[in-house]
Amino acid sequence: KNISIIGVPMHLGQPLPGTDLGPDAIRHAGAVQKLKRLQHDVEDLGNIKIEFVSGEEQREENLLNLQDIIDSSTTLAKKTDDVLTAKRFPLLFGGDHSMAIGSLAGISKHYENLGVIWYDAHGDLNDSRTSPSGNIHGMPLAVSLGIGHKELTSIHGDQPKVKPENLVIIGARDLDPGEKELIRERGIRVYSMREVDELGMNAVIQKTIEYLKERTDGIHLSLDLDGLDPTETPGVGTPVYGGPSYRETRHAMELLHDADVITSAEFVEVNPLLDDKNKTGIVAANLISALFGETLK
Ligand code: DIR
Ligand code: MN
Ligand code: MN
Ligand code: MN
Repeated sequence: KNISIIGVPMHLGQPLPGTDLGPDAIRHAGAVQKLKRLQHDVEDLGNIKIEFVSGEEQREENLLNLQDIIDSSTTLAKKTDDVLTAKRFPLLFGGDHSMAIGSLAGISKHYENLGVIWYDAHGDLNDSRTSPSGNIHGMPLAVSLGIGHKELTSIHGDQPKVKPENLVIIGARDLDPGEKELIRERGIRVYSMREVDELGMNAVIQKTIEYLKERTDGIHLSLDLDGLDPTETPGVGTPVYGGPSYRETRHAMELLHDADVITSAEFVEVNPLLDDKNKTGIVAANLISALFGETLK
């Protein structure tokens, strides 16, 4: 594959310092070299600039750092759009999950029916009314469905970027009441940890592929490292126990590779300041390798 890596040192979507160092933590774990060793054509475009004009937290209408997130998301949308126009695979290293507002806005322009796999402990389906925190990293999926502040939903085009029926959430175990309501209302497919435990990760991924393959013309993987159990990936801002292991998640990546269905991907919420010896960056780099064809056999 022809892969273009974009580092997104996004930190504005939540209050903790450190996710701005996430992209470099993934690089330090050897992600770029691993991809080259797998015979891919890899270019690393470096990190985009995250605007932090005010230099201090701004809160309006229960939305933390709204204006700066609008600016950075607009930059990122353009960048991912350009990578796809050049017929290359956008691979994003994050950065907090609010970056998905920009990435999905840019990517969705290239598809009629973009599919999205959201691998996360959370739904990221809040808006300013339902959010318990005002942190925009808990909102990107809602924004991409067209729900939320107008200046966020209209980045890189007014239309919704993702249709609810083209979305699959995997690993959820901390959904807020408003998010549960939205999931029910829109009929969004969710494999929560209850289903992962009942079916096993192998079946969950096979069902996900089967479901999205027939209704979408491209699939974006948005993998929040807090989707995994924090015993193995402690370097995340909002850890939730009871998640899938590295082993299960790696298997998921291998199945997605074998099915050859993923057309763009992002690995987000890596925070080396909260980590132990860059464990989370290393797991991210290993998952990326598996998604791009590294096998253990
Ligand atoms: C919570 C936490 N649902 C919120 N969300 C997180 O603040 O909206 N998303 N951590 O990744
Ligand atoms: Mn998330
Ligand atoms: Mn999360
Ligand atoms: Mn929560």
